[in-house]
Amino acid sequence: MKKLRLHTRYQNSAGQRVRIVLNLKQLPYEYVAIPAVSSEAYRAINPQGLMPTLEIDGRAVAQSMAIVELLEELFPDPSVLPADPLLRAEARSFAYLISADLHPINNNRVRRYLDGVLGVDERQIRDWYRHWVGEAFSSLERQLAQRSARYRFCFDDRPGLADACLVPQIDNARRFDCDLSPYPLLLSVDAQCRQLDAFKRAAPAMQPDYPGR
Ligand SMILES: N[C@@H](CCC(=O)N[C@@H](CS)C(=O)NCC(=O)O)C(=O)O
Repeated sequence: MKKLRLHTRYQNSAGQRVRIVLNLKQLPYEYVAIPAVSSEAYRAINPQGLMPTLEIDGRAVAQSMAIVELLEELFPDPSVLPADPLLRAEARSFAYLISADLHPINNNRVRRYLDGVLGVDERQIRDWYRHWVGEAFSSLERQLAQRSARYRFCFDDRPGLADACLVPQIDNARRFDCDLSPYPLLLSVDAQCRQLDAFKRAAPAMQPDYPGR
């Protein structure tokens, strides 16, 4: 068995995706809590200085989606993608809308730049955040409404990549008090996922570095 070490932090939503996939695949891993992403020690592992990084037998891989693909290739069973190629593409399209389009413009470093460099006030930053969540979640909701069949999870009757990307993003949206009532299909998948051990164990409050644990 390969030795897996995940560098992450409790509130690292890209890392939460990877934690969910590791749990769905029942892969044991060491949780390495990152004290400071900007430290030289961490940048030696991940030159971009972002979380998460997976160390696998001592080799470091950055970017949550690259990590998930690697896990899928090394440990294909159980798969986190549907069997049908078109459904697989739909699941990836859903996951990439979150990971490539939504998450990068709303994450901490962007908000820090808006605040610290551009002097944007807190209310405007909240508006920015909610605007992009609304744009993305409306598209995701329509994507689920257009599925050829109604599944228990996003694109399958078992949880997978799309669900692993959705749930952390809903956690973030709740932290920012976004109105989620226009997205009943997203909320129904989220509720199904939250009943599962793989998702519960990946949640921010369950991580060893969660404050007060
Ligand atoms: N595209 C990257 C995004 C990674 C990312 O933005 N991580 C955030 C946390 S979710 C981070 O490390 N932020 C550090 C900071 O803001 O200082 C991935 O999917 O791994």
